[in-house]
Amino acid sequence: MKRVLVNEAPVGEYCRVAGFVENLRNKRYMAFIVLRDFSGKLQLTVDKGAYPEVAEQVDRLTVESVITAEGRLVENPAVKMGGRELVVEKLTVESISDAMPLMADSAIDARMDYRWIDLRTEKNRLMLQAQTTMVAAMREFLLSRNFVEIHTPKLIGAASESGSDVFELEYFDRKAYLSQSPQFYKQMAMAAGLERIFECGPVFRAEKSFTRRHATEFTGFDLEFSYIDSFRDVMELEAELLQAALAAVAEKHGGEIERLFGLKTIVPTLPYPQIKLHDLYDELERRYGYTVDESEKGDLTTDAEQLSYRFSMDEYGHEFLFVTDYSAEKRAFYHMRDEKGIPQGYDLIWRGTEITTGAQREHRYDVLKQQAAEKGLGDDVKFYTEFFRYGCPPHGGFGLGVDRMTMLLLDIGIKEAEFLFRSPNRLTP
Ligand code: AMO
Repeated sequence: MKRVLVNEAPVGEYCRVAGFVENLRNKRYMAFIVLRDFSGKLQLTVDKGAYPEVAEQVDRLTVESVITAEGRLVENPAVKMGGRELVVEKLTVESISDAMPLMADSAIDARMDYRWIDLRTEKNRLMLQAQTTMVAAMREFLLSRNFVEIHTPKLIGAASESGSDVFELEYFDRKAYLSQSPQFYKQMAMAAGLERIFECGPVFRAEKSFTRRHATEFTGFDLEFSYIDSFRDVMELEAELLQAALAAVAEKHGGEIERLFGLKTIVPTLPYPQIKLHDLYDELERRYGYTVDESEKGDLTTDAEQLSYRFSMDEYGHEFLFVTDYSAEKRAFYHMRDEKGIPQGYDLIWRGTEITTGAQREHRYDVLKQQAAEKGLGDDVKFYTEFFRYGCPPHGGFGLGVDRMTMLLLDIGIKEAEFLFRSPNRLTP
C-alpha cells in the first residue's frame, strides 16, 4: 500500500501514513499520537484493547521517533487537529529517537549544532518553501526572457575580484582558491556571445565577520546580459525580477508567513526609488541628524544602510532603494565609469540591508586594463582581461544574495536563513 501525506489522506478510507511522532499520550486503554509529516499533522488514535500488537509498539515509542501507521481515516469533531483521526490498525516503528537535545527555546548555537532537528519546525519548513518559491520564480522569469543558466567553476586558479577575502587551498602541487563570485565567468559568457546568462550557486568569502548578515559561504543569484545602454537597464531588470519573485512568494505563502512570522509580504511596485549616495547622506543628516565623516561618504556605512530604510519608507513608501554614484575608490575595477569617473553601478537595499551589487561593466580592453592596474591588479587578472581582447559586447549584471533575501523576507538572521550556516568558527554539522 502506498503512503499518503497526512493532508491528502482521504476521509472514510483505509490508508497508510508515515512521519515523526510529535506528541504522544499513552493512556491505559487508548493512545493518541500526533503524527507530523512535511504536509502537516494528524492525530492517530489507538484502541489498545482491540489492537494489542499496536499497543506493544506504542509502549516503545518516544517523541520524534519515526513511524508508519495504517488504519481508517475518520471524521471526529472532538479532535482539535482538523476534526480528523486515523484509527490505527497497524503500526511499524521505523526509528526510535533518543531524548531531544533541543527545546523550543534553545539558544541559536545549540539549534545550529542540531540543525537537522531544528529544521523540523513549521517555521523552518516554511522558510525553505518560501525560498524555493522565490528562486523558482526568478529562474522562470529569466528563462521566459531567454536567459541561459550556466554553472561556473568554484575552484579557481587566481583570486577573483580583490583577492583579500578569498579562501586558499592546496590543489595537487599548487594553490587554488574558492570562488568569491562568478563575476569573471559571467563576463566571459558575454565575450562568448551568450548574451543573457544567470547562475545560482555557492559563493565563498573569507571574511571574519560575525553579523546577522554575513556568512563565509552563501548562495548567490548572479546574472549578466549584453547590449545594454546603461546600468539603469540592469536596475530595471532587477526591479521586475524581484517583483515577480515576491509576487510568487506572497501568493503562495503570504498567509502562512503572516501567521508564523507575523510579517506581511509586500509586492514592490515599479519603478523602485533611486538616490545618489551623496544625496542619501544629505537626507539622512537633514531628516534624522545622522552624520558621518566626509572620508566615509564614498561608501554606504552599515548605520546609513539601516537608516536608509526609514528614509525610503518616509519619502517613497517603498521597501526597496537603489543607491548609485559610489566612489570609484570603493568599487571594483571592472565597473564602467563615466567621464567624471563615477562608477556606473548601484547597490540595492531592501528593508535596510544590501541585497545586491550591480553595474555596467567596462568591456573596452584598454580601459579595463588601465582600471585594473590602478587598483594594483596586473597579472592576477590577466586571464580575465584576455576575455576582452577578441570582441565583447557592452554588458552589465548583478549579484544577489539569496540567503539575504530569505533573511529579510522573514526577519530572521542569516544563520537561520541558510540550510546550514558557515562562519569563521562553524564548519559543522
Ligand atoms: P557583492 O560582493 O556585493 O558583489 O556580493 C553580492 C551580494 O551577495 C551577498 N553577500 C553576502 N551574503 C551573505 N554573506 C556574505 N558574507 C555576503 N557577501 C555578499 C549580498 C551582496 O549584495 N561580483 C559582484 C556582483 C556583481 O557586480 O554582479 C559581487 O560579488 O546580498
